[in-house]
Amino acid sequence: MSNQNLFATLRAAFPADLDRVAVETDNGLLYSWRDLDRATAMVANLLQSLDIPKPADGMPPRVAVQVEKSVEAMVLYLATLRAGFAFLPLNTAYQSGEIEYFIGNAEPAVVVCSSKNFSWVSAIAFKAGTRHVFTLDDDRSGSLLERAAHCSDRQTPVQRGEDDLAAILYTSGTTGRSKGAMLSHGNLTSNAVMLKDYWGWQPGDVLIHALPIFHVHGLFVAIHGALLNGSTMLWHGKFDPKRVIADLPRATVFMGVPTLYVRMLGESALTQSQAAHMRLFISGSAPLLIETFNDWQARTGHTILERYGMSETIMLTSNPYRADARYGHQSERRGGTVGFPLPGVSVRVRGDEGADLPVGEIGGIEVAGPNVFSGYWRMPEKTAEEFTADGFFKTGDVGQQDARGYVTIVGRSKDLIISGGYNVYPAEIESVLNDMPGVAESAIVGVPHPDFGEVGVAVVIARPGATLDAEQLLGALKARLANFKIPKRCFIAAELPRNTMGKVQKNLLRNRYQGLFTDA
Ligand code: MCA
Ligand code: AMP
Repeated sequence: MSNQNLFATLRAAFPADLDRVAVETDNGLLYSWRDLDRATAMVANLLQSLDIPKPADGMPPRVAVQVEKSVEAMVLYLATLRAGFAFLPLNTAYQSGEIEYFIGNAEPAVVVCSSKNFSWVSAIAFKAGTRHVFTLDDDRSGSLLERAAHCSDRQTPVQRGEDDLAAILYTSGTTGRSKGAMLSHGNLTSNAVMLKDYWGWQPGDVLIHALPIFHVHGLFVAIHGALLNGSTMLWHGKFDPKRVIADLPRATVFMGVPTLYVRMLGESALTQSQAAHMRLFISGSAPLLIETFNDWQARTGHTILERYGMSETIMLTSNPYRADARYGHQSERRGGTVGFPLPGVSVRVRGDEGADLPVGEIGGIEVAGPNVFSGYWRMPEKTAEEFTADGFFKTGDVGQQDARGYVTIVGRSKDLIISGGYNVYPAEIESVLNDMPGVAESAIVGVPHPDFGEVGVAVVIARPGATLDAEQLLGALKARLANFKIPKRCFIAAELPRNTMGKVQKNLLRNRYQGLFTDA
């Protein structure tokens, strides 16, 4: 049987001439395809040489990684696949409490962290039973590479079936702790192979990679796309609008969350001629405002292609790249929509009673297909709750589909704020706030923001007799949670508005603070 290991598929797509440039970094380093092949073999060999007990649950060993963006971090991801282990990426903004939960829950055999965090991350990892903790920094230093330097640069990708676990991506929930979405080699491969065709990847394409590599967008969609096409990546360690614009004449494809497009539009260097060499701009992870879509078209002459994805499903809908008879759709990229269900992916809109809704009616978006994850790590009940009896995953997004097939997301049934492309769950922040001295209760709501699209605002009620200071509360939150989760403003109020059932009326709070950062 052929090897379904995603790495094997990506490796088979490397160009014949392995000396060509695969990655060029913004600090002037060049990596050839041969470099990627050898480096991933060495790190895979290191992983395989470790003394790791065979997990009792039959799952592959997990490699949990919280490191700054670097080509070596991508190599570690690819090497993990190559060795047949499962990759667990962690946002660099996560604080110790958050990391402790992920490591405790996933029980990784290997943890890789930045050297500056080694003392506290290793303490957490060793306590959780992890025996191997390595460091990796964004200047090609750290114990991982030191150890891998002694390993062979040849390795045969470990045999994997399409249902075998390749990665665990933690996503928060409206209640309870984060859930680890289990993605298989088959999920990732099918989505990547289909998108290569759907987005018309072609010889000579060059991708600007400016997203973080600990979430679906930067780690899977961008990297798999470029690797499967044998395309060079112009690698940006951190998003800087000026540097991306400067690279446009050498590139053809760019992927970003809406905030990246908003920030680039703020630069006078963004012009039609500067973008003339580009073939495709793709946006996703958060709603792209129609103003941004129109402004981009007016300024650059390019129509942004918006698509829709989730950690649990990778990509599920996309606007078209071009008219394609095979897919039976027209060529128009419609602003404000997320396009059509992708080939092989079934998307439907259902009402509260579980019945399919007629065209144009608003309901819950559900999805099935080879892209959909198998379930949440060690949470069978949560998994069962999120799937329908006939096997569709309930996205928690609310939308509609028009007669031509275009899907529009109009809201969310889940209490979620998407800020600059990162998900922020009010329940998590409220529970940390509510545990603070003097706090009786709190509510977090999302309001429009010109840069991040949406940001959180906190409304906090003091216990009788207690005096609260908004800035102190925000400072205390910052010590506990990733920085992007911290509300941008905090108000101390006398009470929270409630309906007759006693439920907090977040819509009233949202209306109250609607215009805090914009003219909305
Ligand atoms: C940074 N800050 C933020 C955010 N990012 N606040 C709210 N939301 C954010 N997203 C705050 C920090 O807390 C800090 O505040 C200050 O901004 C500066 O931090 P810094 O890290 O320097 O910010 P930045 O470099 O300007 O980052 C902004 C960014 C970044 C480039 C837009 O957030 C980003 O790369 N976002 C992309 C996220 C992404 O890749 N999402 C894909 C998820 P202070 O100074 O007060 O501490 S995948 C997904 O959603 C699905 C599956 C899909 O469909 O793709
Ligand atoms: P995550 O939990 O990080 O995987 O985020 C997935 C969520 O991001 C989805 O359920 C949507 O709510 C949102 N999302 C992704 N792409 C889009 C988009 N193009 N427009 C609106 N929301 C999006």
